[in-house]
Amino acid sequence: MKPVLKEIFDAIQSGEHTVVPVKVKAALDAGIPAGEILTDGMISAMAEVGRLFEEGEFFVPEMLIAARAMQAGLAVLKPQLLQAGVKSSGKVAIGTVKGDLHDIGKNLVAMMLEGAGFEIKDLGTDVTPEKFVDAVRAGDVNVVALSALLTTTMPNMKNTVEALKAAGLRDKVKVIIGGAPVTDAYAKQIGADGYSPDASRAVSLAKTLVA
Ligand code: B1M
Repeated sequence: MKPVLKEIFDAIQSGEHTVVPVKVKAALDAGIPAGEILTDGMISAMAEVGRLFEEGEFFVPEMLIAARAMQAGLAVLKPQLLQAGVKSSGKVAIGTVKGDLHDIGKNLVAMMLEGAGFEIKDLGTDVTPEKFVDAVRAGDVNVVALSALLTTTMPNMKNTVEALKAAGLRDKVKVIIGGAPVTDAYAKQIGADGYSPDASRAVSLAKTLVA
C-alpha cells in the first residue's frame, strides 16, 4: 500500500477525524485517484475496524470515532466522486432500513449515484417501510435503494418491498438493495429488482434498471 494510503488507513482506524481529511487531500494532491484512496485507504480501514470489533479488541466507541473519521475523509473526496454537469438519470429514494443506524455505505452509494446524475432523496437511517412508501407516493421516484448492515435488520428490506406492494406502488419503482450481509440470493428471495455489493456497481445497476 502507498505510504499516504497507509497513513489514511491508520488514522481512520484510530479515529483521528482531523488528520484524515488532511491526509486524503495530500493523497489527492499526489495524484492518487479518488477510487484508490477510497477503496485501499478508507473502506479497508473500516473493514479492519469491524474485524477488531469482532475480536473484542474494539468496542462501539472505537467504531463510532472511526466512522466519524471516515465521514470527514469522505467529505474531502466527495467533489472528486461527483462529475459536474451530468444530466439527470432519474430519482432515487435511499435509506438505511428500520432499526439500522449504519450510514457510511448508504452515503457512499448516494454520493456515487448523485455523481452519475441521479437526483437523490436521502431518507437517512432507521427508515420505516412506511417512510419509503410515503417517499414514492410523494414524487417521481424511479428507484428505491435500501441499505442494511445488520443481519437483524435485513428482514426490514423484505418488509419494505411488501409495504410497497400493499400500497400498490411496487410496479412504479425498481428496488435495489445492498450492504455487507446482503446477497444476490436474498434480493431474489424478497423480490427486489437487484443487488449490488458496492457503491460503484449500485450505479450501473440503477442505470440498467431505469434504462
Ligand atoms: Co456496527 N456492526 N454495529 N457500527 N459496524 C457492523 C456492521 C458489524 C459487521 C461489526 C462486526 O461485528 N464485525 C456488526 C454486524 C454483525 C451482523 O449483523 N452480522 C455490527 C454491529 C453488531 C453493531 C451493533 C449491534 C453493535 C452494538 O451496539 N453492540 C450496533 C448496531 C446499531 C444499529 O444500527 N442499530 C452497531 C453500531 C455501529 C456504529 C454506530 C458504532 C458504527 C456506524 C456509524 C455510522 O455508520 N455512522 C458502526 C460501524 C462503523 C461498523 C463497521 C465497523 C463499519 C461499517 C462501515 O461503515 N463500513 C461494521 C463492520 C464491517 O462492515 N466490516 C459494523 C464501511 C462502508 C463503506 O461499507 O457499509 O458495508 P458498507 O457499505 C458498502 C457495501 O456494503 C455497499 O456499498 C458500500 C461501499 O462499497 N452497500 C450498498 C451498502 N449499502 C448499499 C446499498 C446498495 C448497494 C450497495 O444499494 C441500495
